[in-house]
Amino acid sequence: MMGSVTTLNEFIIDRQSDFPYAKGELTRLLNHIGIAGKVVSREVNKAGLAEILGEIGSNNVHGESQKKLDVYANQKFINALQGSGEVCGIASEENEEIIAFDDDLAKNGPYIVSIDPVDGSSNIDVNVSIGTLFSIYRRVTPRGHRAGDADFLQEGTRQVAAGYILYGSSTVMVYTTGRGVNGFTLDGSIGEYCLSHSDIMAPPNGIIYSINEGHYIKFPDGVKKYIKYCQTNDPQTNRPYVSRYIGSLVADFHRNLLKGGIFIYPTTEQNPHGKLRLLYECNPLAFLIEQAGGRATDGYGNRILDIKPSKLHQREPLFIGSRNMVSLAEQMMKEYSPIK
Ligand code: P6P
Repeated sequence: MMGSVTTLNEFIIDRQSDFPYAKGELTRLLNHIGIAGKVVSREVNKAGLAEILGEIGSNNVHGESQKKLDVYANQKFINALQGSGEVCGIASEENEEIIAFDDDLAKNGPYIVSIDPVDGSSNIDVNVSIGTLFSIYRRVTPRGHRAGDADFLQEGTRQVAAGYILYGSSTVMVYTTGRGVNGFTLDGSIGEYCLSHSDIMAPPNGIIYSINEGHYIKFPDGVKKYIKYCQTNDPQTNRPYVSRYIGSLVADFHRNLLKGGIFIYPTTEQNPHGKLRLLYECNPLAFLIEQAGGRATDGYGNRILDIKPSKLHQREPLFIGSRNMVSLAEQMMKEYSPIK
């Protein structure tokens, strides 16, 4: 440890023995993700100056206009993950198909990574926090060969690690390997992520609800009932609650993780299966929230981590946060909107 500070590298190595088949593989992989996050953080923090704002005039696989930072960050994480020698392939929000590496070192890698390099990128140009989301699995195809779709279409329960990097007032990396959730804040003066949030636990209750009420008219009745519950005046149960919605998933999630709260992105008219992608948005956050004592479901009684993906970019409704808040929202969905 550097004095009273524990760096990410020291922490991962200290905890390496927790991990059954670590042999340093996951250590190297998490460190490479952290390094790419430092590079992206540097660009985010000077986005207004570095000609990295704005759009590049093309759309991603989802028809969303790609920002310069989307493309920049995607390439940085792909390079870092391939360079780690531990990753045989990547599924990225920015790429329609998986990226299966061809070099022998990478083809022998035991892991695959699903990643959203810059989630919430529409917020870049107005200086609102954005984030990177990642999810790590052991591959199911034989080592020495190229990765295949099957490596990525695994249930969230099979994740070996997951996390996010939040580029906000500071840059924070939060991750889990299934033994709790820990957060590290980037200290630019020494270029190290330093342990700042040990063993994060989500409060079982909260007073924050996060949802885009612009879609209210088309929400399922169960969601409408829950919103009205949150807005009802009842000092006994500390309501009305507080509505907080940044429109940047990692930022909304991080606040609710630390303070308690619920984030809901249900089915809407534009997104009848929900907007958020299972592989690299719902699953990593669901792993984290469950490790922190919270819950993550699709609103219809299905635990997010149990959903078997059938498509790389499939979307799911997401109810995630403090366990008692998610349970009550689920109860209202069961009573008023029983099926998807
Ligand atoms: P809406 C950003 O585009 C994003 O993917 C998430 O970061 C965010 O939670 C959500 O979409 C916001 O969507 O429909 O409320 O603008």
